[in-house]
Amino acid sequence: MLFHLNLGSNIEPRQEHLRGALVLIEQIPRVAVTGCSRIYATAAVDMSEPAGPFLNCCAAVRTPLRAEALLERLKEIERLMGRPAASKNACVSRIIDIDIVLAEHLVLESPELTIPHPELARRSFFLWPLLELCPGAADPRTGRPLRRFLAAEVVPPILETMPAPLP
Ligand code: PH2
Ligand code: MG
Ligand code: MG
Repeated sequence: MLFHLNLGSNIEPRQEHLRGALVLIEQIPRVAVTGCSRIYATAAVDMSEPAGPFLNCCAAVRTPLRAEALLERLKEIERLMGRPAASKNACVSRIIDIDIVLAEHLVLESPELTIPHPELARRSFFLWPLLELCPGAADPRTGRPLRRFLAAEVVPPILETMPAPLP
């Protein structure tokens, strides 16, 4: 299945963290990175404390792993890169965050994982990089093309774009 991941970092060196995470994702057995968007800079939103701006990008990965197993591998990478275990409900600055945002037609709602990501249609830093890689992406529940959500109130504004972290 083709998964779209969103990588984010708001602790320097942010670009190095995105690149490092992609290298580690490529090393997961039976996972192939098939594409990566440019990097998008945005102000932090919905954080528990004042936080510096994020860099985000979208990576496409093809794997026979189930979503829950892939998520486990991604959480291991977050830990390996030095991200402390999440404290309850707090949204704090992070070296690296790797979220599964979309997986083809899959709709999944479990306590650990919701696909599509519940904030996908409301966040510019999810939508813009995803649509760069996959302009025809649609919400699997409704079939509505995700590009339609760009016309609505997606936040925050994109401040800047930079080249993809890996070729
Ligand atoms: N991630 C969050 C909360 N806020 N803001 C930006 N700009 N980028 C993010 O990746 C981000 C955020 C929770 O994971
Ligand atoms: Mg996140
Ligand atoms: Mg996360």
